[in-house]
Amino acid sequence: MAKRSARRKAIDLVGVPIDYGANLRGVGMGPTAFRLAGLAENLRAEGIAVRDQGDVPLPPPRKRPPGDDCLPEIRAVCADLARRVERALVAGRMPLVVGGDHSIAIGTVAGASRHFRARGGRMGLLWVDAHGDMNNPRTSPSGNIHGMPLAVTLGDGIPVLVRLGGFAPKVDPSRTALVGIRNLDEEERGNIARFGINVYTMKDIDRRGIASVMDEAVHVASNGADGVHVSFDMDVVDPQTAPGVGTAVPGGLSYREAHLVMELVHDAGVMTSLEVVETNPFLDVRSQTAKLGVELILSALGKSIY
Ligand SMILES: [Mn+2]
Repeated sequence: MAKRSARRKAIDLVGVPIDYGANLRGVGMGPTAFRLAGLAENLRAEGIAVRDQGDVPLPPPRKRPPGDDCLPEIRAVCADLARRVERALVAGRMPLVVGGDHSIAIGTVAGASRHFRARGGRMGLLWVDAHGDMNNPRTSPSGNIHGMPLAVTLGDGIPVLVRLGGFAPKVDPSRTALVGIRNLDEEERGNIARFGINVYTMKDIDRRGIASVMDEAVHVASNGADGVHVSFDMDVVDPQTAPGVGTAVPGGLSYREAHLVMELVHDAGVMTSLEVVETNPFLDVRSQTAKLGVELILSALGKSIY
């Protein structure tokens, strides 16, 4: 796809303060933490026009019996989010979505993909995460929807989520790259193999270097695409650098590797929407994870050291 400058794009910021997709509460406070860490102010200081659209309203919390996956709430929030994301893209603005647990990607990807589909185009997907998020209700050990959004996006899982926005799948597996994974559930492996998505594990990153891996992943996601959505789960970063995440796994990206991921995304000039999810301020240390998230967003949008 043709290169475009993210720098000149006006941004529509949307918060999604939901943690119904996870076991542990707290990632719902993510959007507040990013705003307090100066997200909009820092973007404006870089000369980027930002319109803060506020948060997607949540259905009121209710008593959840054990095993309740909050499907009606997640579906409603994702449907609302999808409309906002699509509206931003139609208006020529870049959606920047801050979560929230990763179940919200079901909505972000649905809205973004719908936009390109309506114009006869296609979208690629770059999913940066410690986990595969490729479970479905049959394979998931926990039943938590935040472990399923990539599978849903590819057309596998709970039908009302798969069909969100009126079509499925949202992206083609050949145009999907999964970067940074180091923790897969047993049956999730089979699901990844079945779809044939392009996977870059931490082992690949250690062996080849993050720059080589990202060059390939960006090529995969953008090849034959009219836009690329970047879904960045903060748990891809090593927990020593990003302790405030929903589901921490040791052995993640270093501070510099995480920045280089975003810098190379920017340099490629292919990103048309971005979301950053799974920051848990309740588990964070002196807001360092939220601050890092803000810095990473700035890198993805073109802030450079010189
Ligand atoms: Mn995830």
